[in-house]
Amino acid sequence: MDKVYFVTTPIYYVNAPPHIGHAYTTIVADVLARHYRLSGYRTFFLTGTDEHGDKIVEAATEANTSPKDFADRISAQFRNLWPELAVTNDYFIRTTDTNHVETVRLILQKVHDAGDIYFGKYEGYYCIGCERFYVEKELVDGLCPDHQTAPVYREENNYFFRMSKYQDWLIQHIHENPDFIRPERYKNEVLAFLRDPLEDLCISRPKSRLSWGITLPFDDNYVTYVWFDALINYITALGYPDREDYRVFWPGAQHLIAKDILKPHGIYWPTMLKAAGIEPFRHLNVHGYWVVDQSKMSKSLGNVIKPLELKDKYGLDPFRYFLLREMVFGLDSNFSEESFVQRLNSDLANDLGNLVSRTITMAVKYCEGKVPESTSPSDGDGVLIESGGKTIADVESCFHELALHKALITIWDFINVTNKYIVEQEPWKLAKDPVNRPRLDTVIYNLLESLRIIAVLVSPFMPGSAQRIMNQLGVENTSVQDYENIRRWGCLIPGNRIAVEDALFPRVKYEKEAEKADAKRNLVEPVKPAIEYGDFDKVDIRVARIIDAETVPNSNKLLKLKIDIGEERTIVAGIAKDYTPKDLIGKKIVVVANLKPAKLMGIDSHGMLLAADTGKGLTLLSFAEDPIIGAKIR
Ligand code: ME8
Repeated sequence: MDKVYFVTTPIYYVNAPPHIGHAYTTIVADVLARHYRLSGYRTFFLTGTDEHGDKIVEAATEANTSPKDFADRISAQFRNLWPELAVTNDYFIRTTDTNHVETVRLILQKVHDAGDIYFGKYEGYYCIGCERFYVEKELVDGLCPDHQTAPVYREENNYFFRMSKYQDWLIQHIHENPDFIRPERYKNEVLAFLRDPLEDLCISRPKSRLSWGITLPFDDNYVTYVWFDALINYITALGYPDREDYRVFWPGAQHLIAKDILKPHGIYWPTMLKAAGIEPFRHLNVHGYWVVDQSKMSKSLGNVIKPLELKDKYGLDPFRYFLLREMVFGLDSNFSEESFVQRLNSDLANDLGNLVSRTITMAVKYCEGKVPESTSPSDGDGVLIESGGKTIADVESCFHELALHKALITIWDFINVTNKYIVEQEPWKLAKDPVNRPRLDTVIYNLLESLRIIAVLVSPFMPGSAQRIMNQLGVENTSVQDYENIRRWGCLIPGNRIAVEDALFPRVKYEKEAEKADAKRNLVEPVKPAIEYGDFDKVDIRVARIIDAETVPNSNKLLKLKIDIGEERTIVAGIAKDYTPKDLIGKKIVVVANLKPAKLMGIDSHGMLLAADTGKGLTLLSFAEDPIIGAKIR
């Protein structure tokens, strides 16, 4: 059992596109999977999407489409994102998959047959955001503590899972397996929930109210509650009940979640498993929340951080590094682009990037671009070699404790020891006298060997950069079988060809500084003299939609646009160098609506479109949220 590792992320709701929180959990799972895979474990890494329930119906209705179409669309966004972030999941599950529907029905039937599902009446407060009922004392000022929205009061006949029956068993299981839920603060939170009598769990919804779900096997008029559906994904993916993967991997199950879904995973899931006669998972690993400027990410605050934007701007490995280094697993962390850039420049460009480029440059200069022989050890090497060995062991235990930020700190301590070794050994001085040749070779060998160990250790975190370091060291094969071995000191083979590559992590400038510089440049065109509010108020600026667009004969600058601004109008705009007519149709734009008509190239223009300079051309103003046509800009 020891050499088996099954890691899962939550399956994400398809009511909105992925953001940095989803990326974080999934990248953590990826780092763990890569590490254990390399360490020779049989590994299974599962992620996917959660597609049934009220929440999805609501989002689909808003988008004017069916739940299935909507789920297909958003699920694909998640599925396509993962390879872009170098995530190596073995399976992507959707709760609308047929095998999953069957497994849920199988478990429901099993628990029903065992007498742990009964029919009864429910009344209470329901939060659609959480997809669960709240008891009154859980509400804060009558609102859901998570969504700050008023739950709706619901009263209906439903099926219940006899969760209360398993309360004592669960308490005992947690006490007997103190790291069943970790870190400890979350174990304590679950035990605190369990201090009060556990209520039975309402696990159905009448189809008259919600049909987007899995039909109960014992009553066609009901679908199952999303959590009873969603949690079961973890065993569907392994082929419960009779596939080999289930038998092999389930005993090593490691769930990763954030604190928002602690109760379903810490209480519903183990009791459901118990009732179905299935062994509990091995560990529930709970992390904190990414917050932005100390507040929760939300669409309405417009502070949702999109993973691909950061990756495209700063590179994938820096993005992965930052997420893993910045968050202490278990605690909340504040996301700021400024601290991201600081880390990129200091930890990656300065510490690691410089070490790699200095070492490789010296190897090329002093050792003819080949890994030299190490024949002249000295006392000064001991600190470096011991530190390498200790780092490997410490990183290993950080993985077992899930302290990934600590693993990175440990690796960076070794990077600093290596940088110090360069300063102490002064290879440039040794190079001055041929008598020191053996010693110079040994120092360079040790430095290259340190780089190799660093590359191996960072490879689960930053696979692309690790490979680039290995390429420079002339190491071709960093494959699984070698991982145990290559974590020993002294594996680098003398004679390997060293190759210089471009900087691993170019320094970057924090965007805001760049924006400030741009703004200053624009101020060269002086701000016009102040006007009274009344003068400004005379300008009527509105949202419009472009219905049609065409070029203006004999003009390479102007386009003729037909717009809907609450009424139909024609305007002429000087954007032909920046947009083709086809790009524009359907776009929402900002227009000065009460400018006196003007004739441009013989066409009457009834308004003026607003655009801003990008430095390379013009860009139309856009909106964070979809505005109403004709809306006044205030
Ligand atoms: O809860 N910081 O799906 P979900 C860190 N479908 N992680 C965050 C985060 C943040 N600000 N926001 C989200 C569901 N996450 C259910 C799960 S599982 C059987 C069903 C991550 O789309 C984190 O992993 O709301 C959190 O637990 C999960 O996304 C919630 O995703």
